[in-house]
Amino acid sequence: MKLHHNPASPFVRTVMVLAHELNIADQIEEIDTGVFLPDRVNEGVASDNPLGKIPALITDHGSVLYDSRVICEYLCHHAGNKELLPDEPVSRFRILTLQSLAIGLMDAGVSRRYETAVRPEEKRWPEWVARQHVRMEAGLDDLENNWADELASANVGSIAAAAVLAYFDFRYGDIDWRDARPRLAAFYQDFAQRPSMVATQLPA
Ligand SMILES: N[C@@H](CCC(=O)N[C@@H](CS)C(=O)NCC(=O)O)C(=O)O
Repeated sequence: MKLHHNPASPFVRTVMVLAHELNIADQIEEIDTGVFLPDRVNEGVASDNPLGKIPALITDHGSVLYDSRVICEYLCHHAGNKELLPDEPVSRFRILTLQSLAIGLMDAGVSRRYETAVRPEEKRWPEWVARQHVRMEAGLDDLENNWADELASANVGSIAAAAVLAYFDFRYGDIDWRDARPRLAAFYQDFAQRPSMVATQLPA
């Protein structure tokens, strides 16, 4: 398998942490996007994903899969694993919703980063940035208050949650998300020690 990859992407990291948890990371060849910016087409990525976004996975059968949700489901299927994304419907849809919550936080954090770090200063929209901040805080509160059972084990939801918390530390060191969120802080402290997280560190 081949994966369009950039180490700073929390979506890519989710996929790679999952691959390590499934013991299939060595089956994935990473295709580095190189410099990857939201205001231009990366031809290498776009030749496989018309949306020009990462992650995109090319399977050994030559199919292209995106986005991160579909890739996670495929990797569990490929590895024959029914624990990280169980069939039992109550757990399954809770875990998938946790994954969507984490992906929504990634969307807010990544698009806010594009606005504040990439977009020319005179074109920035402070109210929009503030809206992303509100979304991030609300999502973090929800992770703190409503997901203890799902965060207690490794699954596609808790992996995505850990990936977005790591991304917030990486890009938003000034937001103290741990403050007043002791359960989430404890979850991340433990989860970050897992070999899958250690093997997929963000760039310094
Ligand atoms: N919904 C997608 C989002 C992926 C995404 O936004 N990836 C970012 C990188 S972190 C990207 O490709 N941005 C390029 C762009 O927006 O043009 C997923 O879950 O995989």
